[in-house]
Amino acid sequence: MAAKIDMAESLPGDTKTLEAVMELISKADRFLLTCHVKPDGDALGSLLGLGLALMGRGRDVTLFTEEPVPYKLGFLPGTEYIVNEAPDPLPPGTTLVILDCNEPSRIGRYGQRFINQASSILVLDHHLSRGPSPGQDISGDHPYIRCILPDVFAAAALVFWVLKGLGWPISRDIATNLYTAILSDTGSFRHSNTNKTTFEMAGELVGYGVDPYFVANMLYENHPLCRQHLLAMALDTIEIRGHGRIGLIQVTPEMFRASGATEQDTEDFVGHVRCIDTVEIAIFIKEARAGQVSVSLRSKSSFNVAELAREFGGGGHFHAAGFRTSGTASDVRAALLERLDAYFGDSEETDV
Ligand SMILES: [Mn+2]
Repeated sequence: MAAKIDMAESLPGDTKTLEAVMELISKADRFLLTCHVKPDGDALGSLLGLGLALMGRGRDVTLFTEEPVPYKLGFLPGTEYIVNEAPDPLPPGTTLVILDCNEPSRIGRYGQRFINQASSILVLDHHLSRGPSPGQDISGDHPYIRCILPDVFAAAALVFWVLKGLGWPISRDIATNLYTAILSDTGSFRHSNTNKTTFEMAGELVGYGVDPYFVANMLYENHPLCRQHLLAMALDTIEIRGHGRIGLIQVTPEMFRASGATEQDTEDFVGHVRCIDTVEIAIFIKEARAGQVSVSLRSKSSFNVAELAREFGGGGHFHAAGFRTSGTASDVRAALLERLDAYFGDSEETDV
């Protein structure tokens, strides 16, 4: 049975949910683990961290992502186990574990099927939920646990607490996945979600054999040249509004063609706007394929970008959110600026 968990102060009142998670995990034999589309370091690190731990305990585990692992995260231990197809129907007795997201649509085109076919469902996430209450969006009466802690810095932290609570060993490979997840989702310990627990957990993971220099190199010092060319083009589009408080950049299909870079190469482009001293709201608009736009929103102030994203059909966290929509980058830029100019009461452009 699950050992009593030594819960950090950052988790008031959620010990019970985590204990239910541990009980479900300790009893189940067959698992399908999945995460959100366009998986980032936290999504894959959480998936692989929990997946390797379950394999180590002799469980039957399928690790599923809709698309192949992004080349930048190919260094994560265990990526060779990830598949992009899953049996239909799922084998009887499958426990579905959804990591780093909490809506079927975020899993991709198989999300709803997995939920319909699973024998039990477990959500481990830290995104604000706009979905229905537990159990309302699935049929049947199978166990369904939603462990969603929006104040926690990474989904991987939930995996860490679960493994610790179960008393399962954390190997160097598991630790490397969880550490990478934490480093990714805290922006290398720079984002507002970083706290004492973050450093304690990271420190403990280093104690299990993680090489922080190796992980930092793989994540941040490993870009192809074409990515820098695309970044230069993106920075050329910078627009500053609202007396310097809003900053936007965009990339278009033409820029992708001209630079030779791919969608995967645009990770943290928004950070190059966010880092400007006066900017409180940073926006990166990406039109990778003509007419398909995805937008990253970051806030350095009390402006809730998750709410803004929700107005456009997306979601996320208070300080980091996004949405996808159809249209051109310019259309979406105009729509966002109309909304933000109304909020900030200023449509004048200012020089950088
Ligand atoms: Mn995450």
